[in-house]
Amino acid sequence: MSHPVTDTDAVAARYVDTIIIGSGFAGLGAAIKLSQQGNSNYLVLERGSDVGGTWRDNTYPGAACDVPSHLYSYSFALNPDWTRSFSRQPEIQRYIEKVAREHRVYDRHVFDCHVESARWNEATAQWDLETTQGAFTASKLVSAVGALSEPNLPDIPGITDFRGDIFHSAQWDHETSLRGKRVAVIGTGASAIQIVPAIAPEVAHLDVYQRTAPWVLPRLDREYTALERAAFKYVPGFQRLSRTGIYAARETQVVGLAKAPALMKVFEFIARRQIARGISDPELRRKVMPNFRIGCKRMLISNNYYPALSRPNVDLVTDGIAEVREHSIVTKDGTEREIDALVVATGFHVTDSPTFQGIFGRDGRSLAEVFDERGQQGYKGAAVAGFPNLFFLVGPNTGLGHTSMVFMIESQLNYVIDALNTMERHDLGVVEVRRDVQDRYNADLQQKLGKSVWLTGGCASWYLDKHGNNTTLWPDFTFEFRRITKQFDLEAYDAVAATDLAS
Ligand code: N01
Repeated sequence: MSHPVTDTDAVAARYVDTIIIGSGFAGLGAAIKLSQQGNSNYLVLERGSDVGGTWRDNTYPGAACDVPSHLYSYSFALNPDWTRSFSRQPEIQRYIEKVAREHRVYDRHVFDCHVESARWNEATAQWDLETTQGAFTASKLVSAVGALSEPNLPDIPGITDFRGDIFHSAQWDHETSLRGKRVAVIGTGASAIQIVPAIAPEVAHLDVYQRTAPWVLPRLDREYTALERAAFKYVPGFQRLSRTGIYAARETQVVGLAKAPALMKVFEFIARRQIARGISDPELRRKVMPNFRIGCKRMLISNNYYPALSRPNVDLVTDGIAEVREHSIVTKDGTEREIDALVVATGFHVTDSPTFQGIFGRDGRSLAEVFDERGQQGYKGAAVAGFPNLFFLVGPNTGLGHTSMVFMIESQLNYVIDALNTMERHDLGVVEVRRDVQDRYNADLQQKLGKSVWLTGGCASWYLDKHGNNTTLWPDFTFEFRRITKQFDLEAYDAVAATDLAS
């Protein structure tokens, strides 16, 4: 489907009040909120050629959401038409595009526009951006680049010498057929456990390289009946009620994850039963048994992963990878396995995202340098000291392992849009979060996180930064985050009036 073209006048001017980087659920939500209040003095710069972010990029076979559909949607754009309890990628992507069309924000987007750098200009109190489509300037910058957007390619000896087909799970090559080929998948995270059952029936042979066995719970996925779909559509309040029910059920997990990790043993019992039911070979059962407390890494859900591993054409390889050769993988025990194609499902750069290297704050230091020194710390996930007029969506400590990121994103939208409006209302030229406020906020967060399963569960995960702190997840109930982001708290910021800047 073709979308309305970008407002060329806005692009020609090269200046807007607010630039949003990225148009996934977060950036698109910001664009819609601004448009809804009649503000057209903004642009969204998006490196891809459509909205959708991670849902546009992750098109691998089997890609689907781990959060129920009716909760994994905007509260202002409920969708009675979801066909399944857990939506698949194409349906989510169609939903996001439909929301963008219906809210008429496509014409505020500049697609195929990769932001190479954003630099705070102290003299003009503006952000100067260099992009693949030239320079842009804005008074305020909203970073909505997503935490899972930069593929992490493993640094395995010899991997660049591989001569067969090779691609990352988030950059699936649909031109390449895997049918009848010998394939290897490296990784057993959320992406890999969806890919493995989807490709196993069509490949000649599949080697799954597991470094750490994940915990896998049942996936309660099914198609909605015609009656349910009619109820979602026509019975007033039914969809919201169902959404609230899913939300409440998911929130209870916070108690075990963050407050009393021992309670997570209940989930381990369910997961162990799933192993016993899905795998009959005792050796394979032993290999897939995790060695850490459930919840420490993201809990995975699947009904067909263990049956896929049990297929005669699939091997689970647990000896570490020593090297990749032109047509094979060699494990540390010296075994060489020949392959035609290699799928790298090794996750993303999260706490070390390359995008941090291109954002330069007040003293010319990049976000990467600041995060490297102090850890990935921010304030309410929306601001970082030293980076004036820069607001984050899905910033530090706003991720979740148990429920809908869309709920968190909407909380952040409340806060960031209110920040922009507050600046307008008070005629402020600059706001920057106070370092002492940010430090206190992070001390409190880390204290809460200290007893959580993410730190006590005995695993290494991408939730932790290089200082060993969990700087990705929100450690409390999500309604608590909704409460603290209800309004922009100007008192936590240093502010300069626009008139003082002019003089
Ligand atoms: O990535 P991951 P993912 N050699 O980082 C292994 C979201 N998501 O793309 O566990 C060998 O979780 C690594 O091993 P280990 C969701 O938030 C959501 O699967 O580190 N192996 C691990 O097994 C998820 O958490 C949905 O020991 C290497 C795997 O690769 C996030 O995306 C669906 C390695 C990476 O797992 C990321 O998931 C899919 C190496 N050098 C994804 N390096 C939803 O449904 C890494 N590994 C919403």
